[in-house]
Amino acid sequence: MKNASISELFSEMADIMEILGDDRFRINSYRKVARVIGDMPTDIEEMLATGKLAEMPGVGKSSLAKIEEFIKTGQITAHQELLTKIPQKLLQLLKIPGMGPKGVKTVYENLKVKSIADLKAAIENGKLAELAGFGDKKAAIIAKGIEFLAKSTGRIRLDQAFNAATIVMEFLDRLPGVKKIAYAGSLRRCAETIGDVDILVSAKEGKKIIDAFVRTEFVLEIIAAGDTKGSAIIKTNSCPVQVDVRVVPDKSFGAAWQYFTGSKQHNVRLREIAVKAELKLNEYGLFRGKKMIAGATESDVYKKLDLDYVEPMLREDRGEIEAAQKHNLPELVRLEDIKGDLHMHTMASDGSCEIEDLVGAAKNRGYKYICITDHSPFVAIANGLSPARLAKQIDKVRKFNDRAKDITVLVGSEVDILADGSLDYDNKLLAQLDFVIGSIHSRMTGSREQVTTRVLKAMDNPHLHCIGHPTGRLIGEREPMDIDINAIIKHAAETHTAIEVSSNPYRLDLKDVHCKMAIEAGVKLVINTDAHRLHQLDYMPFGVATAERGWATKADVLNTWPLAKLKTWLAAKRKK
Ligand code: DGT
Ligand code: CA
Ligand code: CA
Ligand code: ZN
Repeated sequence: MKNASISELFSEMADIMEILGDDRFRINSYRKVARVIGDMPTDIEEMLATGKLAEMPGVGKSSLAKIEEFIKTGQITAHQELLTKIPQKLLQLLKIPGMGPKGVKTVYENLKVKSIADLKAAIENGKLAELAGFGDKKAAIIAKGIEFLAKSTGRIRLDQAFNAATIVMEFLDRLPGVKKIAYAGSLRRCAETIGDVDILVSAKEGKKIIDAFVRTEFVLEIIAAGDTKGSAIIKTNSCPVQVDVRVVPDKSFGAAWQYFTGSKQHNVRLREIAVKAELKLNEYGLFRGKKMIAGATESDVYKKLDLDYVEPMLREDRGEIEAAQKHNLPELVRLEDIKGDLHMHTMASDGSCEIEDLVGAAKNRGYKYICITDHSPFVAIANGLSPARLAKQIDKVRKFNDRAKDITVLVGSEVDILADGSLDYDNKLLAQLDFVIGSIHSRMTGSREQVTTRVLKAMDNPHLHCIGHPTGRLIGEREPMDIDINAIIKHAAETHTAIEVSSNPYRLDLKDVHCKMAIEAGVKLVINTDAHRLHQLDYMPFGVATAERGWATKADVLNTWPLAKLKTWLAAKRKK
């Protein structure tokens, strides 16, 4: 789908026009088109072909022409022209947390700032703080933002890495002579960010495969191309990604897959075990002297080292080797165990779908239940539901559920935890909901004590079942809140409150190591997508993987349970 790329181009055009001081009305119309396309669940090419795109609100003739141009040529002339009107590196300023188009316009016009380096200098010599609308405080926030950006460059999100892997694997799959293909490295372990994508192929002639790979049209830059290994930067619809492709003989595939899946720390431990047993382990196999005793499959390798098979999500040297020796590795939760998704938004607040769209999509995914959880009034920009609108929503979902077949549609809320720790609806209204998630969307920069106390207090409310995206981080964009996770976990156990694992690849919140801590404290997890658009229901595997990396079993995850058991657990909090 080209929806995301086109949406991004329109919002970039709006940004540039704003920096240039263009007409407000025009800027807003570009932003609207960006939003409409970004929210559209259907492929834009199909929408264009069927004439439905022209009927979308805000999409006029000139926007249509630009979209058609992009689909045909891969670019928009108007966009290219706008780019020539500003310094090349100016748009990078927009990536700094705390800098919007208005701020960029101000520093560009008044301080001649043309790049992040220029802005850094303006912070250091005090010029930025002197500028109207900035001041010391804002300058300090931007300085921190630049630091954050510098730290986060280079690593990409899981969804971006999976897209890149898919592009390359689909290409390799069509090459003659290729026997097996698999992804390895941090991507296979589903780490929260990925440095580069590692792909493994088994074939007789490595050179032919590597040559074909580095010569494809999606390659932007070749880093290395040898007989068995090729490394290149490839083009994807979100960002350039480094992909390493390695070719090994089929009889070594398991050993190589094990080796290149890592992590390095896990592999170091395995090699030590091999050495102690007077064996040698490398990417070609496990050897006793010159004799290969394992290598075709990963499980052979583990077995011959007297270890139970270790799932990739656990291979971080966080106790999995000892557990594999003692035969007490956890039986991890799996995607197939998920019986429902308990966090999603509709058009009533800031989602882009109707209840029926979500129900249909949930059924396609084999779910037995879902819960509709729109925002509460505090988040005005998300069009949070007033008490009266929530009452109507409850009614609507109940009626919907009466007609629904093969699935139960629950109604809940993602209610804001206000600054004093109270919830954004009164208890009488909350009591009518099946499932209540409490989230923080404001004052996230409060002190550790403030933020922690706020969440602890919310958990004391008998109607609050679950804490949503507990740290509020956005990977690569926003640091987590300064919050005492230990205290949150402890109090969750005391108050019979679950903690959410948000599957959104920007969030993965609770994160893996904290999931493990929560489980050890007896806290239940709920793995949700927080979908605002239909396709975001597909984020679920990222959340499941995060919980797996936290050693979660089915029993630890509420939304793997049958509905009756889930309802009993939820009711228990209100009885307390
Ligand atoms: P990344 O790319 O930074 O997200 O992390 P990984 O884990 O994908 O690391 P990468 O791409 O450098 O290497 C892929 C795997 O190959 C790594 O997880 C383990 C294996 N590997 C790479 N270098 C070494 C090494 O020097 N020693 C050992 N034992 N394994 C290595
Ligand atoms: Ca890697
Ligand atoms: Ca690599
Ligand atoms: Zn939400």
